[in-house]
Amino acid sequence: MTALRQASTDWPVRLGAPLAVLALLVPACGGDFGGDSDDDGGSSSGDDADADAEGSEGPDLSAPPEIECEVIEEDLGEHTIKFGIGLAEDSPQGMAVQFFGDYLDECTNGQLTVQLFPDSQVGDDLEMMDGLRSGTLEMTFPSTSPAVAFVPELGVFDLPFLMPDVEAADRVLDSELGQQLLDEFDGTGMKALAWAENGFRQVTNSVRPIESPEDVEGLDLRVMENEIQTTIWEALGANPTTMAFGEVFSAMEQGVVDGQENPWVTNLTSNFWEVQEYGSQTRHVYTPFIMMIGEEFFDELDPAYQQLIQEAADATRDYQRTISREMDEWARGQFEENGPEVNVLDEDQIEEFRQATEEVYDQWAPELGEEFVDEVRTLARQE
Ligand code: TK8
Repeated sequence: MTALRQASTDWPVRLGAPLAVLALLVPACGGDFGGDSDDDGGSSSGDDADADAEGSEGPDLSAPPEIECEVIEEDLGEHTIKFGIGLAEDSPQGMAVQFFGDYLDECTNGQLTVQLFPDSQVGDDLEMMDGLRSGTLEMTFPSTSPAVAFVPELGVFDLPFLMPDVEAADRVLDSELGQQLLDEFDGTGMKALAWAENGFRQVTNSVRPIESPEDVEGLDLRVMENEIQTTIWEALGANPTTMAFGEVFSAMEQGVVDGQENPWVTNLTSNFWEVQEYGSQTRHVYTPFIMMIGEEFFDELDPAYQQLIQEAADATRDYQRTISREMDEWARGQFEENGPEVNVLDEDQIEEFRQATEEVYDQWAPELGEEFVDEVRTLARQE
């Protein structure tokens, strides 16, 4: 792991305002699976009639895989795993957690169950990670970007135009180096179980379609809590504001920011189309999700449970990536159908963005470790 070791240890990332917020783990807001909770919270407001337009025609999705396990009949203790996520129940992330819950339930005769808290109900990525560390929450599914607060090397995924396609992402994440990055969480109070997909990020805003870097100039954009993300948007002349995901919908609704950037499935399932007029396919960054469990909670489980949880996480990883990819284009179409104007940048337009953000590498590759960045890039591009 020499390359990783070279990475700077004094990462200048802002840790947001975590801790203690998990006190609001109100049982009433936990969605048990299958319940059609009247989604009234967080980023997914949807009171007007238009909200029903979304999801009227579902995408063609693969069914969850067969659950293959030796059922644990022995009484090894009952646990309800509270699993908090930032996205909606009907996002690939939400569907994946549902599958994960079914897996554990079925393979333990109901001794291990999962309770899903979607839509940042129990906090944002950083707060939920702190929940894992303090034991108020058992599992979460953050983006890599805020997780640089714990594993700085994850910042490599914030570099713009690093991944040409999802196959490149798989090559990096499923490599030995990818596993080593997960192992870097050991000792942080969180165990990283598996890589899943947030996806290629696209810009939405309420001012104009984004076709060239000039179109971004002067826009007030929300970005993730990560300094490389801020550098990208500054390089393009926007005014980036870091903000936790759960606040993005209302910030756009109230005009605090003009826009934000996230994969199509998020732009759709978090109802951003209600408060945005343009969606532009820029694919500027590929963000992975990490499936995480509290280290202390995990360590105290019976080894048979530990093994099962890892197996379930691996199966969930594969299923989540599959449906995330199956939903991506459909979500773009659905986003557009719900109102906003959508444009897809061509190769030349993307190239302009790539050139305009080259300085991000100049600034951050030395921080991350040049060799490490090259190693990831080589895997991504199979050079
Ligand atoms: C959800 C976040 C989100 C991410 C962001 O918890 O913050 O914009 O892309 O999806 O991880």
